[in-house]
Amino acid sequence: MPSLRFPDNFVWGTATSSYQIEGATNEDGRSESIWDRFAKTPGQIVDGTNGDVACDHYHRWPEDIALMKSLGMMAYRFSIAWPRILPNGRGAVNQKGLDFYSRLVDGLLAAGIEPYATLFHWDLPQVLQDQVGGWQHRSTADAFVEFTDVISRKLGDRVKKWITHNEPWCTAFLSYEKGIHAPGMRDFKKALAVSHHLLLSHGLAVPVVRQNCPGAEVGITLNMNYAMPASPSAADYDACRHYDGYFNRWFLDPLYGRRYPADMIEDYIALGHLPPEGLTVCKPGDLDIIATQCDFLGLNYYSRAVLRSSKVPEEQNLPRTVHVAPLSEQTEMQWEVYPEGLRRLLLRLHVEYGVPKLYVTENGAAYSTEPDKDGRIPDTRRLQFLRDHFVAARRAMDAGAPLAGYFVWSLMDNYEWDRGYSQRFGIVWVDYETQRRIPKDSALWYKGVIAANAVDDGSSQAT
Ligand code: GBH
Repeated sequence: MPSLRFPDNFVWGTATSSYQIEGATNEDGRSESIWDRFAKTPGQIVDGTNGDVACDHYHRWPEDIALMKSLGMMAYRFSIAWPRILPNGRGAVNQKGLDFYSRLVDGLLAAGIEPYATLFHWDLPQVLQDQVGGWQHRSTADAFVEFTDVISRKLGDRVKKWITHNEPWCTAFLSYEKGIHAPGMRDFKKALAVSHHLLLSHGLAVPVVRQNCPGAEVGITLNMNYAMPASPSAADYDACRHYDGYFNRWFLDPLYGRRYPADMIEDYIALGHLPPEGLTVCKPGDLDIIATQCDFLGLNYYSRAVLRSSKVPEEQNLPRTVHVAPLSEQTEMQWEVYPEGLRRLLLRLHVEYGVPKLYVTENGAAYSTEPDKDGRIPDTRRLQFLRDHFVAARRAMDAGAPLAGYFVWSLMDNYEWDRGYSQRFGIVWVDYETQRRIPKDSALWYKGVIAANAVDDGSSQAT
């Protein structure tokens, strides 16, 4: 099969997050996070589970690093649990928390794996939620800067890649509009305030990281869905515009110096989500802070969205066009497999926003393939999913997208938030009874991709 090579310095790795893998939620001075509280609230998690044990990575990190090394990983994206570092949200520093991440980083470097640290992947100290309402309140941006300062001082001599936030859309809208993530609120107005405070905290944290970590690169990770109208009708196009504004542009535009999208401010005022004066939580000077120049943008890509207007009677929309019916394959999360969306988004970020450097900081799929009688895990569909997305990313690079690396979600099966342990995203199987890890076929295949720095394009024709 034809093989597509990647540039020599291309970075291949995997990603995880603290609450999803660490466990040890009550150890070494860690305080409660909003996810501990939410997961233990009856009815919030499909299987009633929580992250108290998860993958027990807090104790098994040496084994997990050895595993990454055996798979030839060049880099590892993990997140830092704020409640381990500042148990009171601000103020007193917990040395044992700092030491854990310090050991982890030393272990990674000794194994030749470059650490990519995410500062916030959703486990806010509960105390900040209780005291000020968490991200609803502007002061949480200052608390985040304090946390950033403490951890980046500790690790800054060794960690040279930093990501401020993971998926602010989720932290704002899944958590505050839809109520399916901690802290489980349903209030669009609050979600908008949260989104602004997240972006503000990002802009405030960037210079702090730069100051504490000589030579470091810093960026933010957004989750984007590729938005398409279900038909060429004006109504469906407008639904697509609105969704893209809500999901993608609301974050991208202010980060890249364009202010919040005017069409969305207008829509939100019309919908009653904002007062006639607009986004009043945005104070003079905030937009300049948010637009602080970053070194890279991280993209988490999983699927696309096909938008159908609900504002006009169905008959006023045109029939759905061919690309929505039939739907292509879905993963077990019911997310459509659509690699082309990754190519298009990477190109869009390059062409429309002039992003100087891109990483795919997450991409992966939920499939529950279990070990067979020989203990092998033939997760063929995950392997194909990854191959097709690697190819799509490579095609975007051919067209000029400055993609520097790719992190598969996830290194191992883990706690999938409101889905508990019912969804498995790992390229490594985790037996939650024994905590045994077994590389799936996709992991063994990925090892080969990394070794060759190339992926076969899945076609049988010569290029
Ligand atoms: C990421 O979230 C997270 O960073 C990671 O922690 C998580 O484990 C992983 O992906 C897998 O889920 O149907 O309206 O919700 C991705 C979350 C997935 C949220 C796609 C938006 C589609 C829109 N995103 N989802 S909606």
